[in-house]
Amino acid sequence: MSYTLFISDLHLDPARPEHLEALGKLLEAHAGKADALYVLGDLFEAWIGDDDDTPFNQEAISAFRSFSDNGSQLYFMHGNRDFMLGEGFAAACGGNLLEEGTVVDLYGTSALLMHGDSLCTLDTAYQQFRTMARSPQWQQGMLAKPLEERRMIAQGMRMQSQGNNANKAENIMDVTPEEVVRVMDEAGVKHLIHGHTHRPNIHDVALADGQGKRWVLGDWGKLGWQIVADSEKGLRLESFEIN
Ligand SMILES: [Mn+2]
Repeated sequence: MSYTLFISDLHLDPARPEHLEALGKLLEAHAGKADALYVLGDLFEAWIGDDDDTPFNQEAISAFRSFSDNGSQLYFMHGNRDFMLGEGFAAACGGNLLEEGTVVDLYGTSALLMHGDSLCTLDTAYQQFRTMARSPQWQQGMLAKPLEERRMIAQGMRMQSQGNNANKAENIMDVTPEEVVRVMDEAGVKHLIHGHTHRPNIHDVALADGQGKRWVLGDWGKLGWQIVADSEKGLRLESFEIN
């Protein structure tokens, strides 16, 4: 049996060391056994640039490094928190950055991979910020600032985002169903795997060409979440306890 793993929304933060520890255990358990691990965004609560080489970040990198050194493939996709993760980080981990909306072949089944924030089209204020923050000019301007200043800006952005989101309706914070159908039909897939919404679940989706499934990863809290794509049994969503 061959298998591939998917995780997202760990929101790694030095204030919550148990999540980095749980990631370390997951990587150790699957190193050299899993064909690949896909990290679908928001691995970190914030990422202010690959030059931010704190001991915490170094520990995460070396855990990924021993995973990839054992022969398992490693892929990262940006989330709305760690959209500044760069090629330097991926290379240090022995992995590669993937474009949002990449289609992968999982043992004969095609799946579309996304973080999920771009699917929340009703949140127009966020989508405007997203377009700005993904532009090379904005990122170059940010990376030109000293680390200490970037740290303060990231802190301010997190607080502002929490304030904004507290006043947003539930449906605005979730994916737009029509957008899900649109991206899946466009990619020609029956399976979509994403995170971001922190609403782990498996949803049926009515596509132009039959029934599809939307697989939603959960954020790591007291539980961690993973999706396993197994060469014999297909996909499954699983949770595990974090101490
Ligand atoms: Mn997110």
